Amino acid sequence: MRERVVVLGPPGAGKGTQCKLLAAARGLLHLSTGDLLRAEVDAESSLGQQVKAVVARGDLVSDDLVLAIVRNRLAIHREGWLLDGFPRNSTQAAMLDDLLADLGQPLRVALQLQVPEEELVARLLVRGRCDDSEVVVRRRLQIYARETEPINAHYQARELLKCVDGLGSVEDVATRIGNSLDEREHGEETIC
Ligand code: B4P
Repeated sequence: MRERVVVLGPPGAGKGTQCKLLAAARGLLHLSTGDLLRAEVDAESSLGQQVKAVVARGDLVSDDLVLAIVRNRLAIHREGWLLDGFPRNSTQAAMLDDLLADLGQPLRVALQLQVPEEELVARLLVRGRCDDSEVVVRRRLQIYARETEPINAHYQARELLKCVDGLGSVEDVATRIGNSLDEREHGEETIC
């Protein structure tokens, strides 16, 4: 079965870190909306100019704009993929359902990486990206709690949600994620 996975979790949970490893290990497309938006900003494209201040503040970029980015890439990629950082709110989750139905690419699993808040803040302050100051990180966490966390219920209702402990070494977390995906393959999954 094609691996089509949405990776969920708060800022700093390690979504990007783990998706890179998983994509390389399993030959999947890794689509990070955060990376794609930052690439537009770096290229100073007209899209980049529109989103630069939004990303720097820690706010969410408009749903239509992010959906267009995702649609263009999934439409030409029919193999397995990992969506990292999308969907980010219930509107985007509904848009993704429609898009995948249109493309005939059903989602296999929504993987939620769980990490306590103080660890998230510590990781992001060490990373030090331009949107990783303490004020902006706290704002991103508030937006996560308000806008993103509720979509877990959307996937739980469809029996697609799996939770993985994101604490510990990068390698340990990667092993847990791999086991969690393979359990599902063999019908032994534990839905969270
Ligand atoms: P993202 O790029 O998605 O960034 P993130 O959630 O902050 O990080 P992630 O969870 O991927 O953590 P990472 O692996 O890097 O979003 C940035 C911004 O883009 C948003 O604020 C928003 O403005 C915009 N955006 C993106 N998608 C959007 C959407 N769909 N709609 C609207 N706006 C959108 O790990 C973080 C740090 O922890 C790294 O330094 C890493 O080395 C470290 N780390 C990872 N795993 C670790 C471990 N096990 N132990 C210790 N450290 C670890």
